[in-house]
Amino acid sequence: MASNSGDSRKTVDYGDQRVERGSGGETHQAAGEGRPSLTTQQGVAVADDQNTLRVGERGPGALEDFHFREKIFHFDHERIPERVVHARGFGVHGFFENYESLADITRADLFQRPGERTEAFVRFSTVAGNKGSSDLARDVRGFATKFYTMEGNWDLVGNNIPVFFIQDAVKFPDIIHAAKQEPDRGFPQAQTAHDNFWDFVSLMPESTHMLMWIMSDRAIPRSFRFMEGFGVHTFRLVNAEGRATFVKFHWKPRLGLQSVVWNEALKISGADPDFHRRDLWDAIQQGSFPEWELGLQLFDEEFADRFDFDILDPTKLIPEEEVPVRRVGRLVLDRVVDNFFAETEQVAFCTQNIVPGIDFTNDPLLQGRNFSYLDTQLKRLGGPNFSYLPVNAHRCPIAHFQQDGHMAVANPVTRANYEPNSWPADVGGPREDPAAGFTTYPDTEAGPKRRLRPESFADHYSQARQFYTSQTRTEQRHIADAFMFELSKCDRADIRARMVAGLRNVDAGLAQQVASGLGLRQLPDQAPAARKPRTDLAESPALSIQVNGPQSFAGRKVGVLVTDGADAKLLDGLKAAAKQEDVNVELVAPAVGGIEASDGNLVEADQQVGGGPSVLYDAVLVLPSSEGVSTLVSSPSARDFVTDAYAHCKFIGYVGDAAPLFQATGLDKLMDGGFIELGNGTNDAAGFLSACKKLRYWERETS
Ligand code: HDE
Repeated sequence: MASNSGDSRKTVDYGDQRVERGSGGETHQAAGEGRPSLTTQQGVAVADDQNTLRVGERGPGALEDFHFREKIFHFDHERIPERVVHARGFGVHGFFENYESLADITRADLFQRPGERTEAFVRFSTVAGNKGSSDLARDVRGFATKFYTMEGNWDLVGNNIPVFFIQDAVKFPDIIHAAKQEPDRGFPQAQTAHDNFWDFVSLMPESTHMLMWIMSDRAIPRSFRFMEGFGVHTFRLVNAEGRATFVKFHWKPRLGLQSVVWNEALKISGADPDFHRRDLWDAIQQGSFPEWELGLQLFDEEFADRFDFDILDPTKLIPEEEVPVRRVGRLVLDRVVDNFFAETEQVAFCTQNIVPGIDFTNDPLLQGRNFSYLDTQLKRLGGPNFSYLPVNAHRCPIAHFQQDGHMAVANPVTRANYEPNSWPADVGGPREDPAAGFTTYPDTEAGPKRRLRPESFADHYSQARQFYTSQTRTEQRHIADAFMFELSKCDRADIRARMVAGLRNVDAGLAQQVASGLGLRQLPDQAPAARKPRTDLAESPALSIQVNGPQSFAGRKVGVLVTDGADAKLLDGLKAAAKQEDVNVELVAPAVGGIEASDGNLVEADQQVGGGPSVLYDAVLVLPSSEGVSTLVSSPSARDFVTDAYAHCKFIGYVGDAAPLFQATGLDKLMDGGFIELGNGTNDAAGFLSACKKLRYWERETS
């Protein structure tokens, strides 16, 4: 393509970059020296990508400028509809590996052979926020896994919370409308702290159990790597003899569970709204591959009949103490995507993608989901051929007579496109396979066709209470604080009171605390319960994050506040000890260019103190020199660095020279067991990291 420029260009040298300047001073970079020519979609080389075709130097644009029109047309169509829910997500590749054969309970091909690996793709997400919202919203996290098995793709589309808000899929549009931005004003974004959400849920007592979970720290995970996953519904596994076993799916993170505190979440949202995706990206790029174990809770009809609740009710869980979680394999995430759009955006999970050996139950939420996902993918991806996009495509052979449609890329080259047919094998195409094919578990179903909620779903509060009583004191306080925060954002006092009335069915102390926090003059009457809540359910320690601490600081990150003159030996010791423990260290300094350490060496910083607040770290160290500390004292960001670390119960390592910073922030009078002095002969970096295994110094909150 000719340049039509008709002018001569001048070469300009930037040192490492040589460019050309056009007559208007615009920058041109030419192909050559290993760089390919820029082309149109048709493959025509483009001579000038800086100027549209115009008639006369200052004249009107020409319609025949096909390069410009093609480029803008494509740009205009870059977006596909974002997901109605779970719009903000992050996907990565990995594999699933069996520990053992599960042939006795399922014929699913991927579970047959110990040690065998199946390729997998996982997309983590938040639910309510739009695509550009913060990772740290208080919300459920999606944990959707696609297994590319040799008998078809299996999608386990789960969450990091084992129960759901509603019992019947017909209410899904309502709960989501209520949670998302209010329709007249288009805000608030990515938060449930507004009238519509609390109005709806306070009128829907079945949501109470899930409310306890989302007001808990489960809804503000520290990282995708430190959260559990759940299939939520009861599914079935079916073996080769046709015997079925009920199953609840679990993902257990190798690095243990960890969450942030709410005040920290609010600040992370400002400091790094991509905190979770960056964390996963960094971990995988560093070769520190996150892992989860797949856990199965297996039970039969007999257990289902005697269990306190209906196993088809998705607002109920089965305590691990009642049915232990059997760990059968591991999921390793070891590869980031090459292209975010192609993989994370275009991946299409469908709950109805199951394989022989796995089957549904009648959970009314699951039944509804099985319609919704295919429907939503058709809308999002624009046609019926999305299953051929590489991220969605099968890895096993496929053969069928489905054809044509938008973007048909895998077109049959054969005579027969129907069956039965009488064409010979080479052109006649595939046939049914009664032996290997998917067969539905032949459960016996009968009954009147009605819109009727089973009475066995009527207990709305007992497990909400069980969750609450299974939490530590600190965790219970966080739940109460979250209710206060969210309900305080409701303008309507009657909605606040209605929610407190519901909480009286969960725990009197919790209701009272929230009522006082909201300044309710009078405790509202207890909400009428469809079934009297039980108070005799045993505590389930498995439900607490803190009780199940990892006892390891591996995979975590420390932020080290330093200045010129910082103790070089201490820094080296810290880096070595951190490496040993698989802990990441970031240096935070007054300038990103770094500091001159005590040995005269220049050490580059990872963050400038204004952009590296302590909320980005699991623990902090304050290691200035006696001369350098004054820079920190006069820096608001450095002062916030330490006061926030204290407020968020983080371990704070320090040297004596940090004293002026603690004095300036009043922390000198608050020093407790979470402050650990280094370099005084008693403690070293390894000792500090060892203390950090507790993750937080929670005593600070309860003292
Ligand atoms: Fe979803 N859900 N959902 N959901 N869901 C979607 O599908 C839906 C539910 C979950 O990373 C949508 O592709 C209905 C429970 C995840 O791409 C949509 C009901 C659980 C993801 C949809 C539920 C989930 C979705 C929107 C009630 C946990 C993200 C875009 C009956 C077990 C998948 C899309 C990804 C996404 C419908 C309830 C998990 C609209 C109707 C319960 C992790 O089809």
